[in-house]
Order: sequence, then C-alpha cells, then structure tokens
Amino acid sequence: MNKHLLKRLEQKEYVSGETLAKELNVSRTSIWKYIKSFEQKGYIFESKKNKGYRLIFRPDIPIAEEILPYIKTSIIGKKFYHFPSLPSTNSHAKELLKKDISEGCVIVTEEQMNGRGRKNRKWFSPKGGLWFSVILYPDIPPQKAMYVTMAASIAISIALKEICNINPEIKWPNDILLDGKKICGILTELDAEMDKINYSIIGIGLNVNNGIPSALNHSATSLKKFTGNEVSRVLLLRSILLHFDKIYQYIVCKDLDFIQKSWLSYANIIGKEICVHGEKETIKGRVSDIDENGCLFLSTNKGITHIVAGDIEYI
Ligand code: BT5
Repeated sequence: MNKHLLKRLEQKEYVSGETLAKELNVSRTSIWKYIKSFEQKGYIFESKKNKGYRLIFRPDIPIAEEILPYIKTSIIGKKFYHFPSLPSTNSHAKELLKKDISEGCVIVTEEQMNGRGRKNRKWFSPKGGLWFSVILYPDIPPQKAMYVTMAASIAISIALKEICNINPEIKWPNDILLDGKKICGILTELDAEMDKINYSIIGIGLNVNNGIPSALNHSATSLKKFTGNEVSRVLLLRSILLHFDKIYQYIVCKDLDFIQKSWLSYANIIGKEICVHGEKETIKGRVSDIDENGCLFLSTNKGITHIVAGDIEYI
C-alpha cells in the first residue's frame, strides 16, 4: 500500500491522515509511520493542522514507491528490491533465484562493492549511478540470448533520448556510448540447457551522477559530465523499465527480427572497420552483416570470419 503514498501526496493540496488511511485502507498510525520512514530517507512533507500532509521535497532515490506507481508494465517490475549497498545486483539476483522468484524482478542498489563486468572484470559502481538487474525467463533458444541484451540496450537508448535528449550509440555486444565514451555496460548472465534458457539476469550499469575514476577518464563518461547537469535516476529508471518491458514483448512473441532492426538503427555497425580482441587473437576487418543470433560477420583479408564474442574497437 505505501507504494502509492508518495504519489498521493505529490499534489498541491494537503491530504488529511484520515483520507489517506481510508483511501489506502490502513490505520492513521500506519500513515504516520510511513511518513516518518520517508522523512528518514530525506523526503520533506509539510503538515498543517486540520489540513493534513503535502510532499514538498523528494530526493532522487530509485525506490519502489518512486518507480512502480508511475509505470504500467506487464512483466518487468512485478517484484522490486532497493538496497543501500550490495556486493553486486547480479550476484544478489542469483541468490534470489535459489528461492521461487517471479519473472521481471528488479534489484536496484545505490552502490556496489563488487560490481562485475564480463569475464569478472571490475565494474566501478559508486553512489550516484544506476546499478540494477532484471530477472527474466525468455522462452528463446540459448544461442539467441543476445536478443535480451539487445532489447535492454534499445530501451536504455530510448530512455536516454526521452529523459536527457541525447542520442547514444550502441556498441556490440554490450556497451552504450556517448561521443565514443562508455556511459553504460550490460552484463547478461544465463543459466541454460541445450535448448532452453532457465533464467537470464540482465545487469545494467549506467553512469548518471557518479564520478569516473581518472584511470577510466579516456574511455568512460557519466550523464552529469556529458550534459553538465545532474540527471534524475528516478526518471531514467522509470523510462528504462517501461521501454524494456515493451520491447521484451517482442521476445515473448518471438518477433526477434523487430529487435534486430531496431538495435541496428542504434548500433550503426554494418560497414565499420573494427578490431576484435578475442581470447587468443585480435582480428581486423569490416563488419559485413549480423546473423540471426546477433553475432557479427567480419570481412577480413583472409575471408569472412564469424564473431560470436569479444571486445571490439572501432578503427
Ligand atoms: C560491462 O562489462 O560493461 C558490463 C557492466 C555491467 C555492470 C552492471 S551494474 C549492475 C550489475 N551488477 C553487476 O555486478 N554488474 C552489472 P565489460 O564489457 O566487461 O566492461 C568492463 C570494463 O569497463 C572494465 O574493465 C573497465 O575498463 C570499464 N569500466 C569499469 N567500470 C566502468 C564504469 N562505471 N563506466 C564505464 N566503464 C567502466
């Protein structure tokens, strides 16, 4: 019930404790307790005798009460957890999966002490950024799992345009760039059998108002740095989850073609000269196409090579 309390109090008029209690079907003492708990988080309410309460200041914290009442989704956000600090939202999602957890569960944290990238690389995740994971059970073959990452990156690109009016570029396989610098990374972790994905955890790290360590200054940026302003993490998360839920419907109804076309319009990779840094070697070539699983075809001086994984660099 308290998910709706903030939304109810954001209007200009005061709302009495009695009205709130009636509308939300709880006692007046519970309303008072909820208000106190929000005050502890930094929210400021004005209260007037015989008139009631009014919300006058809200900090930018992506808690369930700020997100769920503002978005209508069919899968994503069915469960929502927010933590002040976690080792990693992806690791926490794995812990939750040991219990019975519904599809669409979102785990958000203010900071990660052990944020991870691919191949266990360190992901820098201090306060001020948006660090979260979404648990999904996509009914597609494991070799097409890349489409879930694609759906997430399209959603993030749409949200960045909607909230910040900026046009990011998606970089294969899991980055989002602004002027060539990484603003967001996606870590998709799977549990799968030969022909079935048991679950997929999509971990999203978006640099919003957080600082960037000097060692990453040449390759990474934040929205605050790029736009010159603080950006609302609450508005961003609402928009990302809403669009992710919409695009995920194309995976549900297996229209992967739509996702690939949409992804390509943000990725602009076909025809580009790239270097692929793989486990064992670096290959140079021009991207000639993308296959039905989201892997790249690279035209090299030795012929066409199929690229399934790796880090790419534009040259
Ligand atoms: C990624 O890996 O880009 C995936 C990052 C996913 C992070 C999210 S946060 C929520 C969830 N929980 C987790 O524990 N992880 C996910 P990769 O492509 O391997 O890139 C890693 C590399 O990016 C590092 O080796 C650094 O060079 C660089 N890097 C680290 N922190 C960064 C940051 N905050 N912004 C930009 N680049 C960063």
